[in-house]
Amino acid sequence: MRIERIKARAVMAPLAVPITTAQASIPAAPLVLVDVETDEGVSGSAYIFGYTPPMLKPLVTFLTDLSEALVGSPAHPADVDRQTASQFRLLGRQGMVGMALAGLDLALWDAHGKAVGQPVCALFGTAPRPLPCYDSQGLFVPGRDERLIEASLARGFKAIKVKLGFPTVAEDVAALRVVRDMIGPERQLMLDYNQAFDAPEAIARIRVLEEAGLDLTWVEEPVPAEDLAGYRSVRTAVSTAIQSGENWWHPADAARMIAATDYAMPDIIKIGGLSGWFRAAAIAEAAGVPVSSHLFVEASAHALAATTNAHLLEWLDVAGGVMTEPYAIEDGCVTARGPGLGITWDDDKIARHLVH
Ligand code: SMN
Ligand code: MG
Repeated sequence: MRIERIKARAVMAPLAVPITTAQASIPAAPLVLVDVETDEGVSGSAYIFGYTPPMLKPLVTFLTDLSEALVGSPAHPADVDRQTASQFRLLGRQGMVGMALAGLDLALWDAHGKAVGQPVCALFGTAPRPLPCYDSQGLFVPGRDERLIEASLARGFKAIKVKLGFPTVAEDVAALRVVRDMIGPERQLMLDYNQAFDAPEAIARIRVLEEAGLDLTWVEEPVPAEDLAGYRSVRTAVSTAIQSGENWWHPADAARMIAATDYAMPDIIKIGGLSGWFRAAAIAEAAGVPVSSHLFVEASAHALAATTNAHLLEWLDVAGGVMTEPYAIEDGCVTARGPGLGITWDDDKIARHLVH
């Protein structure tokens, strides 16, 4: 099977609810859709989350230019990895290069699943299975966002994550208290600080949260993602589990950071596609660290199904708005489906949301 054509398109995919953090509001999802056509008639599809609209055109241009050298090459993830590894050795692969290559990796795995009429997780040794997931919400502001928690409960979620961005920890406690009271003691509650603090501030805040008895399953990214010393000291100082990983670039970052986190949640793009995912998951397993996912519900559902130390799938559907059959929640779980990654583009919706 050889690569015949690589197509990249930018869309602003509509979101059911805007993604909000203390730093940014994302009203629609900036996505690059990647389609790899092969000489055997099957094609593979995946998408890259660009975080911010100015990333879209550079990613499309980069993938389009990159594809010239790949036409005629074997449509195998490891072969493309080898070919591009030397091409980008001097520049490095963090950032846009890594995102584009990971999108390609996912699309190639999708093509391989479709070529044998199987879900991608079967290529990694497992049938699809229901994966417990959590609803990943944005900033929670009391008096404004209760309806979002009610919506999560109505959809059957057994775990919910919120982000906070208040000036004081007293406000954090007040907000989390509202959510905890709404969801009851049985459901899991997680907090995402999105790299907001230095280690002393993070430690002070988490200790107050612990005293408030909010029973948090994890506190996510309390300090900047690359701050290894910060993660070490936070982890030593608090008893709440620390979650991190969505900003790890490639398995090398997993190896560097794994001893300083309780839970890991690699982003399947930043970690290097499914190929990078399983290398990082092995590092986590060896360290006794359970693995959750970040965004990309379709590819992550396949990856987690075949991950021995799988924890929770993050439910944050950024691409359902341009698919004919978006993935769905059933009884608090998501199940991977095939063939391939189970991604089905809706051409009408894509045309409506295309970025030219
Ligand atoms: C997150 C970051 C960026 C975009 C969407 C969501 C987040 C998460 O930190 O954990 O989902
Ligand atoms: Mg996060």
